[in-house]
Amino acid sequence: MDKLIISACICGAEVTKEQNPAVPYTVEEIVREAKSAYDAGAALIHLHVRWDDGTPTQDTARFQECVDAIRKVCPDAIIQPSTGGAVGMTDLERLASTDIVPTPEMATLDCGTTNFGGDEIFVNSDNTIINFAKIMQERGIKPECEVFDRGMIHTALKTAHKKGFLTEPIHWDFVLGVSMPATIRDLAFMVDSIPAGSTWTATGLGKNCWNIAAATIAMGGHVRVGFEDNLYLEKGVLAKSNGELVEKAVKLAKILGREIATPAEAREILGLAPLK
Ligand code: KMH
Ligand code: ZN
Repeated sequence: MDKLIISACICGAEVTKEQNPAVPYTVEEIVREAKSAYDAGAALIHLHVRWDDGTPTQDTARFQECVDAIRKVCPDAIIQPSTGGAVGMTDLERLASTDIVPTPEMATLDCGTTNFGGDEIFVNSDNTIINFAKIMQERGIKPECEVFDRGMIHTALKTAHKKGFLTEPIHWDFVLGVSMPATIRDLAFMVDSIPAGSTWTATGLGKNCWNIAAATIAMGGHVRVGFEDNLYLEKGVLAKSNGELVEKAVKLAKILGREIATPAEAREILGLAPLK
């Protein structure tokens, strides 16, 4: 089994300080959270950014400022900007996170449309998926295919992959608990549905974080934890930092006999070029 890549989704676009005061908004807070996750063993930082008042933004300059500052304290971490942004943003707005310098090694590629609660709909048409994949391919950015239900695997394969803009080996991230239930049966169905040779990460939202993490570690996948998906260390106990969530994932891996991948090992597993 490969070593375990831990991704930390430190910020997200939806969670707020009202829910957990440690949710980062300012550049300093985002750097603090990235460092806590990296120091605890995260090789990859999945990044959303906010304005100081907490409003999510895909503004290139804000991403640049955050990435440059994170780089100073997490020199070799894989930093993966979100191209999902927040519900309601335009495609152009969402892609602005990838315009930073140097070009990011990875970015997310959302593979379908999902209900995001209430009247919120996260829209990713076939043409959006094709266009994002094409742009990422042109720029040498490896996509992480964000998949919220089984149909999105099929969508990614029949659109961007079929057109040659998404090439194998594909890296997938199964986000369970939004539209697809976060059960181990559902996780197994997803893993069984991706092309041979793919790599995959999984995350369970909220209270489903830890059972999905444990199953994923045992199944040979990679794990994502962080405030974007879950604010709690255990029932009723808010995590004080993203680092605490990563520490718990490291403990689970130890119990289950999986070694943790360094950023260099994560690059090798994901097929990324080594850092120069
Ligand atoms: N905030 C969600 C609407 C991604 O990062 O690519 C989209 C999201 C997925 O978080
Ligand atoms: Zn995200």
